[in-house]
Amino acid sequence: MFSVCMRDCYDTCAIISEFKNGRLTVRGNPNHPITRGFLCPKGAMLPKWFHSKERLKSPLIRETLEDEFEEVEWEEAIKLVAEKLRETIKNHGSESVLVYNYAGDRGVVNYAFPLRLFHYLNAAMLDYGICERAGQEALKDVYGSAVGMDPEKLKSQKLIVYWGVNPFWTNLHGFMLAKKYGLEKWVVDVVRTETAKRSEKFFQIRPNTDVLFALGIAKVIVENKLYDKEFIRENVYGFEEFKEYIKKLDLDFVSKETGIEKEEIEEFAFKYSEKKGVIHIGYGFQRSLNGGEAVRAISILPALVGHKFGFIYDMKTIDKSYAEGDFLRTKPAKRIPQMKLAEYIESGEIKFLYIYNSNPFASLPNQGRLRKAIKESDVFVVTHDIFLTDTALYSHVVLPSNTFFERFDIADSYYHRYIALNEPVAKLYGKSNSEVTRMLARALGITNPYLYESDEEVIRKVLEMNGLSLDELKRKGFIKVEEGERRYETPSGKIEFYSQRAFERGLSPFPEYKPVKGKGLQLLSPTWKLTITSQYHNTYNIIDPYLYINPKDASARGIKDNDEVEVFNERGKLRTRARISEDVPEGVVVLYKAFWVKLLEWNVNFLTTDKVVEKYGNASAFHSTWVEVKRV
Ligand SMILES: Nc1nc2c(c(=O)[nH]1)N[C@H]1C(S)=C(S)[C@@H](COP(=O)(O)OP(=O)(O)OC[C@H]3O[C@@H](n4cnc5c(=O)[nH]c(N)nc54)[C@H](O)[C@@H]3O)O[C@H]1N2
Ligand SMILES: Nc1nc2c(c(=O)[nH]1)N[C@H]1C(S)=C(S)[C@@H](COP(=O)(O)OP(=O)(O)OC[C@H]3O[C@@H](n4cnc5c(=O)[nH]c(N)nc54)[C@H](O)[C@@H]3O)O[C@H]1N2
Ligand SMILES: [Mo]
Repeated sequence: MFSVCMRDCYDTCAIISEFKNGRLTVRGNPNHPITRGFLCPKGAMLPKWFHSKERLKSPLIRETLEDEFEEVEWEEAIKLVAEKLRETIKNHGSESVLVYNYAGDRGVVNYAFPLRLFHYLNAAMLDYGICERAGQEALKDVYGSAVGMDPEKLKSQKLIVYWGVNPFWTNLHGFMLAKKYGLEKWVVDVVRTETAKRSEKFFQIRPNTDVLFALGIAKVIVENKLYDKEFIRENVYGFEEFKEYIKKLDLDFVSKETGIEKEEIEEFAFKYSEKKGVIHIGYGFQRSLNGGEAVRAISILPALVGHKFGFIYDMKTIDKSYAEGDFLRTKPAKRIPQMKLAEYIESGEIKFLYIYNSNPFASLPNQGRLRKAIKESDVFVVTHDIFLTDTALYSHVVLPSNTFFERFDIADSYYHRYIALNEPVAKLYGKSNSEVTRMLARALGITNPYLYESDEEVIRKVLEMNGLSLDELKRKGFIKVEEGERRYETPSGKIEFYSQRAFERGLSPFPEYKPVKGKGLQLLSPTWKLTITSQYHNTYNIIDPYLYINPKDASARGIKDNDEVEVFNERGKLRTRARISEDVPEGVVVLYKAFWVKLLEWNVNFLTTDKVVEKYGNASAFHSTWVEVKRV
């Protein structure tokens, strides 16, 4: 059977799965040109996740968050949710209902279908900002779109720069593709990551200074006339003004702030323009107060050297909006910034929260505030998940979900241009997001046919609307969506070095460096190799809970390797063990992101900041967090 890994991950792997004698087995589909028949360690462990004894089997309900859960039949749970929904809308209006969802499962139907119900009800919706929003806005400012290069074109490239991304852990198939095609690999990161250790060059940058590094490189390119004059004349808006702007930049200052030697900046500029490198701009590093400006600055580099769309960030191959059905609304949506969930709960504007495909009580920052807000509120919380997550523990009703091995769906990728088919291979427990949606619609007495379309009908229509055929997909397991002619969807129709869109939002038209500094050590909380945000912690039961700290910072605090330490700031504190490591620079500590609080008693998000970057779509700024550390 054809399966596709639905995790929130670049690769979106095509899988061949089999269910025999009650056991699931998986292997990579060898025919897929990007994922090429091998699975990452997380993918290989999918059967363990699927067969996990911890999977929820029955719906759970309780009256208050202090009560014990009671197992009930589906009908009873659905009836309760429908009654509460009706009552909330009657007493507080439809906008007091918020659906909170994210990419826990990226199936086109499974991701979007529940939104149909909430659109139909005119509920409040999320304005997503947790992940890659700042970069999206930044690339829209410069290029009109965040869609970059088709990674299959790596074949004809010489150099890839991994900027603030750790593909050996987060985009293994992309990394292996670059390797297969013999590209030289460079890394710009604060931490000497596993990717950095496997690359030809590593630029260890101080956090939050990427704007300066990129502008410094641009300055060397411009002053040494390494740029592509013709390309710029035809494609760029505001080049002369940009030239003036970077004239003022002092390379000694750039070097001092970034921690990168002047010679290295020059070497980067010369070699990068000679090889016309492609830059994979990471999602990870832009989650900071300077993230949007940094992406804006970095994205100028490919255009300077005449590399059209010479970056990798996002990919959009098909329009999936039909699955979500916002045409079912009768009034425009109230959009609640995802990162301000706690604030909106505190204000009393939310009375009913329906959560699916997400574990916000592990993944959102400033958990202390969020948890206090919900406990002190009268919000009725419903969570639909495969497991009894930290979020489920803050809910009144918990509905068991099945997994993607148990339903029909398709998935696109935010990295490559393939759509893959996912067939049901087995059935164990729970109901899919669309099944639950239909049950709720029925219980609410809704008759609108869009709420009862089958998964396959939705998929067929989405594909048809994009000129693709489900029958072909069924035969092949995956199909490539070829790229059409591309233009720059900016106000000038060109790549805007001088960004009119940014200027209209009250930003400098050119990327601007603003130092962000805090007290103590800067805490980064990037991805870990065997989890996907909070997922798999409970099923594999292996995580890395260590605080990584530079030897100098450790010795200044009398901390030795494996010592128990307290990590704390104004938002919270936690206890763990220290790992002394030269991979982490002075002034920076690392704790990997978002493990299960239920299993660990803590999670880095009790410390992370819930400040948002307003001018970049209220984007998250997890990495702009400072802490102190002491031995206990
Ligand atoms: N194994 C695994 N894979 C995943 C995930 C996972 O949890 N685990 N999560 C998935 C999701 S949701 C996403 S969004 C992607 C994220 O994929 P990535 O972008 O690769 O992930 P991160 O590890 O968050 O961040 C990348 C790097 O940014 C660096 N960084 C932090 N601050 C700065 C800075 O100021 N400048 C620079 N240059 N670098 C900095 C960090 O040290 C880190 O190595 O991965 C997806 N894939
Ligand atoms: N400190 C720190 N925190 C971070 C980050 C960071 O870098 N640092 N990264 C952030 C990023 S990039 C992201 S994208 C967010 C992600 O944060 P979340 O959106 O919370 O992602 P997950 O932790 O993967 O949780 C997804 C949930 O969906 C459930 N699920 C899986 N499949 C299905 C299904 O088919 N149906 C239903 N109903 N549920 C399903 C899973 O069991 C899991 O509980 O986290 C953010 N949190
Ligand atoms: Mo993400």
